[in-house]
Amino acid sequence: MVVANRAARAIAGIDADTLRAMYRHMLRSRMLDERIWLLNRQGLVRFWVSGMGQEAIQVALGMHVRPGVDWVAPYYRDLALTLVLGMTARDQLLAAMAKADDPNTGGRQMPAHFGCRRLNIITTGSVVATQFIHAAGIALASKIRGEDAVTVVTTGEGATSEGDFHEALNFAATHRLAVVFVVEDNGLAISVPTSKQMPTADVSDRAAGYGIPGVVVDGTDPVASYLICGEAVARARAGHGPTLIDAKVPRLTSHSSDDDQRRYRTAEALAIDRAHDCVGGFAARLREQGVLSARDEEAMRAELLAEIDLATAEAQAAPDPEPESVLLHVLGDA
Ligand SMILES: Cc1ncc(C[n+]2csc(CCOP(=O)(O)OP(=O)(O)O)c2C)c(N)n1
Repeated sequence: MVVANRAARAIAGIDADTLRAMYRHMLRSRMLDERIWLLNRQGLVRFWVSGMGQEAIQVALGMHVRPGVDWVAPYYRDLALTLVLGMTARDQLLAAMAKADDPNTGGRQMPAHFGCRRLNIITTGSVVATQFIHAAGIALASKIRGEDAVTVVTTGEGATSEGDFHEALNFAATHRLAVVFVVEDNGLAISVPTSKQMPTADVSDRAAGYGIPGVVVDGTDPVASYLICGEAVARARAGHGPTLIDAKVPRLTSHSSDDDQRRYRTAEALAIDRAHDCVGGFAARLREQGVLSARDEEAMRAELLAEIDLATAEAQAAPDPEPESVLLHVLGDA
């Protein structure tokens, strides 16, 4: 990769190499997400739930996690987060195409239900909010074992209306567990706006009820998100307990590949979200600050495209699971 400006300034104490790495992670996720969407439209991926618009907070969070040491309970929009942790484009495409070598579950999970034993990414449940309980339990286990592992758990804001969220917050706060709760708040649960989910403006208002810090961050700003996530992870690791982060993000696509948001959102609302696209916004900011040149970006795009093209070809050529193995991991391994 060509890096034109080594002497570029840091932003908010984050050095230029880290800023470029953040942008590369965001762009990689966006380009892969777009590819998977196309494969869905070609009938090669049967379903997709996109993370487009939510990459900045996911990358910022992932960069503070020690892969394979800390624990991650993700939700279905966390393509960027799981890529930062070490899942590859090929891993993601094998899963999306339900191939036998899918590292999540060998082709048994829905697309976007991430999981990777090697990286301590626990498999994603389709039932929203169950991940909070898993996260609190894992963090309790880490505490009992005397380990300094931090557990991060992510969610949309809609899932915080479930009882599991409140139980997990209460338990983690009471036992000062090393959990970071990150809400990727895109303002919609499928078609239901936040105003119909909760009477408070921000999910982070809930934190006061459990005696833990609750913070709002612009989840499209990778710099602000990186600083906030860093504080929360450090706090958890130091034994000071959980933090609830409410990251405001847009939702750039329909809820999933199976609905059309133009049926339930106005053209103005869609335009506002598009104007808050973190990938384009961060590229412009890095260019202004002299951190990323046009040549850097071009080289980055070419390199990522080659990676994604190769991963697509490999995943397409990979074998499907054997039909006889259909009950494996369902009713036991016999
Ligand atoms: C317990 C449960 N209820 C309902 C659903 C159906 N469902 C799947 S995603 C979703 C919306 C969740 O919205 P939010 O938590 O805001 O996340 P977002 O999709 O907006 O990122 C719903 C209702 C489900 N999977 N599980």
